Amino acid sequence: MAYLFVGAGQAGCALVDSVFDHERVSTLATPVAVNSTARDLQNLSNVGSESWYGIARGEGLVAGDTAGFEEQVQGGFGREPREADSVASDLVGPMADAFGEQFGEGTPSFAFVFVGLGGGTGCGIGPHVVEAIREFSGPSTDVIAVAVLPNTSGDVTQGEDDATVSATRQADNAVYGLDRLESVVDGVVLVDNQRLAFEDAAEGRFGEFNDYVAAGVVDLISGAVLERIDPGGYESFDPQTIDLQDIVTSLSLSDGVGYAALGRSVVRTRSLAGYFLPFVGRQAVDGDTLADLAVTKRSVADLNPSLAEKAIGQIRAPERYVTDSDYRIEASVIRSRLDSYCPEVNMGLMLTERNLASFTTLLTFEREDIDRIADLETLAAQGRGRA
Ligand SMILES: Nc1nc2c(ncn2[C@@H]2O[C@H](COP(=O)(O)OP(=O)(O)OP(=O)(O)O)[C@@H](O)[C@H]2O)c(=O)[nH]1
Ligand SMILES: [Mg+2]
Repeated sequence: MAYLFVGAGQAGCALVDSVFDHERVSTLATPVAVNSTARDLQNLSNVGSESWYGIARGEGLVAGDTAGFEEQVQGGFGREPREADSVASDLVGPMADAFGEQFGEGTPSFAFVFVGLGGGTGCGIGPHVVEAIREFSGPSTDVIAVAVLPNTSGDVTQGEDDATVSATRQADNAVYGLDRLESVVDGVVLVDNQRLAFEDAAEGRFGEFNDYVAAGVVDLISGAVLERIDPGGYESFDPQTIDLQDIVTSLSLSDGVGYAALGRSVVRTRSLAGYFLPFVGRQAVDGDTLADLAVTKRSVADLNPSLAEKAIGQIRAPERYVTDSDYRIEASVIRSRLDSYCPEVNMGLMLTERNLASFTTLLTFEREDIDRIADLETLAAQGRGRA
């Protein structure tokens, strides 16, 4: 195992669950899900109870296979990140032990921490999860946060209990969470729920967005490993791999932590007929279209790509699209798109055995250049003024 993936809170755990929906990820990474509500953990499909931890006031850290887990871990922190923070700050040691036990031998070279900002649990405990990872694995482990920005385009109906959460309240929580997170991680990838149309932001629609983000993360971390491909076995293919160290470098800016938007595009490299009749219906892939789609689908709203400081991109395609001049994806076209945004670009090109060509990119910004964060800060200040 090389990596540790920890989700905190409902959104964070749901994202880890989507990542582990890609079966082969479990050969590379260990999942952990931490939440204050047992019921939300029970909704996970790919992360079993042996990987759960509950946090509740008065109960400490409760392992998911403890008898009475459901009774001990309920109620959550009801969108009170300061409450979650105060409980979790006493649990860093136990979390460090738990992560070590989950990880098994050795320590991870890289860890991802997934959190939703806007609620209580993810915002409050996320930074302590990072501290616990560092306590268990030491200073050489790089930690990347994947953080969900709340949709604040209106008061959001949350179903169940108190119907609506005000946008200002969510913004206030998000800024609180982000400020503390950025002081402990090496980079932040932002997932902005405002990218979902307002009517789509009902909780049922998060699944698709989570799957999109998860597919991008999996593409970025997998290199050749997840496809079980031996690049040396292909004539005339010289893989340009990007690895997690490259990703961390791309997320680190000279004056601090960078904030990245994730974008991913996929095209099918074979028409439907080709699935039934081999050698029929192969389709050329246009590099410009792939680049354009990925940047258009970036995970943060109201962003100007030209303000990016750094970019990383990973192309994955079947062998023919990498080596055959009739089909070859114009990697240089894709690269020049990223070059047009920023001075520092790192590109990888990898094979896949699937009939899909994909391009995944991270565009990294200074915090000040992300308008959505500024908007959240303004909204949070408005909320405090009114209180
Ligand atoms: N993208 C995405 N966002 C989600 C998901 N679930 C919740 N959210 C959003 O993430 C933010 C944080 O919400 P939760 O994750 O439910 O909060 P929590 O961390 O469990 O905190 P509590 O308030 O203690 O329940 C809110 O803006 C939610 O609307 C999800 O599966 N995917
Ligand atoms: Mg919750």
